[in-house]
Amino acid sequence: MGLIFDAGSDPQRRAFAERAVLRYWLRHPEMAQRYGTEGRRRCVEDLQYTLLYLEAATATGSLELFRSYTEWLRSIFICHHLDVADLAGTLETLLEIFTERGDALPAEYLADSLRLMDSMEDVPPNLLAENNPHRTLAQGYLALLLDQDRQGAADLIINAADTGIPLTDLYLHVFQPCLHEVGRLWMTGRLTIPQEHFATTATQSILAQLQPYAACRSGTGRRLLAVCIDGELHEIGLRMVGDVFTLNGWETTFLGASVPVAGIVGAVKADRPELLALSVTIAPNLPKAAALVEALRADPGCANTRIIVGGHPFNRCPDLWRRIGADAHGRDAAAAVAWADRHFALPGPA
Ligand code: B12
Repeated sequence: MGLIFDAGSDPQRRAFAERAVLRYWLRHPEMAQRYGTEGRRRCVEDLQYTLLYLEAATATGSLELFRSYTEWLRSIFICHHLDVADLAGTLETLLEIFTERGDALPAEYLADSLRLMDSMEDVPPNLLAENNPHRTLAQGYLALLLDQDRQGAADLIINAADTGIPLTDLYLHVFQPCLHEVGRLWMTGRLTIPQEHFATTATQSILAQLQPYAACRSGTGRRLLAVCIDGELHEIGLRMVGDVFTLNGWETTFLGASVPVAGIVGAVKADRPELLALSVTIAPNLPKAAALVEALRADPGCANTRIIVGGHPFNRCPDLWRRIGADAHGRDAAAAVAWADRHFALPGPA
């Protein structure tokens, strides 16, 4: 899988970002007046992040991935009252430098996003407004999180579970949209990082309190190993996937956030689970996920383990899971279990 910079080459990426920012700022002297030295340092930092996304997109052959990143960044510019022309100008400068270097692939990805930029969505819509069977409950839960009322939020959910709302419904129609909405409010500048962290940790503690409700029906005898790829800190979605598999009779081993590739291969070889659930939320972690799939395929000790992937980039780019060599993708926990039920179904009577 070809990367634009040498693997692990942060200094190369940094030097490239510095060069692009220098060129753009020399052409636009008002940038220095407006943002100063600290602003320039942050531009270089942000551009390194952009380069990481560009590398992930070119490495996985997904134009859609870089479009999705550009749209997200453009929304952040709009919501924080930054000039979108500077975003476009910086991407054009990158395009110019890649073209000068003869790097046609990243140039093509940049040109694609620049071409589509004006038609991109300014700000994503409220994620609780969609057709949600537990919308009132979700709205109440989100309001309590935003009020930093952890006990009230826990009481609301435990009571809902007691009244018979299935755990999977609470996961998919309450926690998931509420956390997605928290992310949207953060990116639009309406929620601070501490407020987002509060909502996250409160939800994690309520998930733990719900464990007694996770009684499973009779076991299938099948085992799931659930991991986040190295560098990936978003683990709540995977946790829900693991719990929903448990509820459906699987024996789940949940290893959580940021597990190194060699560690995952070792765990698969040792435990030989039927299914590995691999979660990736941050696109720059995708090349490591692809390297993991390659390592698993190359190891005869892992031959009987199927690989299902999921998380934000896979939901944005429908064929990404194929490009990194996985066996399947699950849009959410319920879809993942539905795929596993079909895939591992015992052959019926002839
Ligand atoms: C909580 C949170 C964090 C927490 C995570 C804590 C934890 N212990 O998990 C912390 C604070 C660590 C964090 C950090 C960052 N975050 Co954050 N985070 C979020 C937030 C608000 C919620 C994530 C979540 O739990 N969602 C709820 C779960 C249930 O949903 P889900 O993850 O989509 O999972 C479901 C499906 O996707 C699927 N699924 C997921 N995994 C798998 C795996 C398999 C096998 C299958 C089949 C299915 C599957 O099933 C799940 C359940 O149905 C999201 C917003 C969002 N849209 O999700 C931002 C978000 C993901 N974060 C974002 C960012 C930018 C970051 C940071 C880069 C911020 C920074 N500058 O430091 C860092 C990166 C850290 C890293 N290296 O991983 C952006 C990503 C944007 C982008 N374009 O990539 C988001 C989208 C926020 C936003 N709107 O801008 N974050």
